[in-house]
Amino acid sequence: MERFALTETCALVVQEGDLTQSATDAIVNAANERMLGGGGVDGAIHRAAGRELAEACRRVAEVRPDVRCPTGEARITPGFRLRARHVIHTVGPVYRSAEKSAPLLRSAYRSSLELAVENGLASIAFPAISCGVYGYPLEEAAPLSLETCREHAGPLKEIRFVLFGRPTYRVWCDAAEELL
Ligand code: AR6
Repeated sequence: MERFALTETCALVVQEGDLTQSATDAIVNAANERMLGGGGVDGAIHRAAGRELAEACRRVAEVRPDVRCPTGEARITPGFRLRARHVIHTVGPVYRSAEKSAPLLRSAYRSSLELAVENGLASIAFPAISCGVYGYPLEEAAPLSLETCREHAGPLKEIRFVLFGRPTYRVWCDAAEELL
């Protein structure tokens, strides 16, 4: 685990591990637009939170058929059986190119942070959004995620990245050392 000063008032913690075990006020789910669960970190969060999470997600209003959370936006639900009191569901882009995908990935991080601040939360934990089945290159995603967190940390006290596997963890640590 490594700790950095992200802003004057907000700490950045980068750790290797399982996001579903995080005791932050919110954990962020790398969801899809339907918001009814899936594989990867989404599946792990739904399993750990219990059936009520899928029911809460189903109650989120559709903005068009089968879309509860458009790519780049975020929605909040309770965390049910998780240690985190809230789940912030966001949808990152399926990677196409740096030029096309970066604005959407930035927007996913920004929307999640804004929801945390609006709900008066102090701490939030992210996975590497879009870096699994959505194919976003780690070396592009890591600096983008950290820059966006630094810009939109607002009154948050702690932003955490809980990353699966040593390679992903190392890429985020290197990006943090470069940026901060
Ligand atoms: N804790 C932390 N990180 C995890 C965990 C975990 N428990 N499990 C996986 N990861 P992905 P995406 C990492 O594929 O690319 C789902 O089906 C994983 O190693 O979960 O945004 C959704 O329903 C990778 O580094 O999310 C969507 O359809 C990162 O989390 C789609 O996948 C993100 O991988 C979203 O794809």
